[in-house]
Amino acid sequence: MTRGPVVALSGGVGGAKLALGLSRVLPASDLTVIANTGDDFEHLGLSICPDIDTLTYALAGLDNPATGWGRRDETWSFMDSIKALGGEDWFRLGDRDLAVHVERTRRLRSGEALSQITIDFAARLGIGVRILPMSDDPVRTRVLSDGGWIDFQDYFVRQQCRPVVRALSFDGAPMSQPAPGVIQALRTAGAIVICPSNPFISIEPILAVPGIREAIEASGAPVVAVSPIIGGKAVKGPTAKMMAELGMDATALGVALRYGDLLNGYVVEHEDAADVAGFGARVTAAKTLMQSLEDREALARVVLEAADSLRR
Ligand code: FO1
Repeated sequence: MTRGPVVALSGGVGGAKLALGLSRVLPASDLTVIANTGDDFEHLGLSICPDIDTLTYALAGLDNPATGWGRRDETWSFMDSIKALGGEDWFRLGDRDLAVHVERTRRLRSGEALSQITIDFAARLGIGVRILPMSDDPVRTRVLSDGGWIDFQDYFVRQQCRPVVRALSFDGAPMSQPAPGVIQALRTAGAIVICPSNPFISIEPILAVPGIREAIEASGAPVVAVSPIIGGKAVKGPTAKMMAELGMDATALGVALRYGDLLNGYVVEHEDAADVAGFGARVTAAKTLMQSLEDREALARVVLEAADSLRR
């Protein structure tokens, strides 16, 4: 049975782990990763695209295993120097990482599309898999807290997710268009994977781009998500805290209910399988915690098998 190309929707750190696993068990030409750009922002005059870069570094083997974001073997002369000048140092840009932001900003200002630049950087870093931003248009996630609306990176990095989240908005999404290649990839997909990323801040911005959710629903390909919550805890980041603040159960079932009818298959950690048994999608219990490269590959195989079993 032929599966056809696979499309993965992903945020940063957690999603990039599964994207790497998928890239190692599929031919490169069979995988497209659609990256969230709601976290993007302008900082120190530069265009920063955290999730695109996290995916790019992970797929190129250049990622920093300690942080999950940024580059391995990084040096921090720029940060040290800007700090000495009294500049902003709350968002840490390593020297090697900085080159990506400087060159991307230059190319964006000269009129190139983000998708084109992303594809070109990936090729230059030896990545065969296609990484596409969800849109070339700016979409900016904002967080409503008790003190009012704040920019996503202000909430996430500067304030370390401390503010209570009352609501989220994806500014610019209603006017945005899917990046070139996104709709075509979804239309022709043999399987669509929702990576174990935060549903609210990583996946929902992608689904908020007009046409993307509709293309997923119309594709006919099985849609399989992996839970980012294990036993009521987020593997990394604020997913569980955010769910509780938004009045949802911080469980694998809470995530599934959020995706609702979009899902045909749902992969959860063994301990969560009983909780999600009543949910509409077909549940697969697996080891979803990805500590090693073998874990990433094994989970990728489980996800693809789950999709295949839904297609038969
Ligand atoms: N996350 C942090 O927690 N602290 C940082 O200083 C930081 C810097 C940074 C630089 C480049 C980049 O691509 C990502 C960076 N991140 C940092 C991660 C990032 O902002 C978030 O993890 C994502 O936006 C959430 O997916």
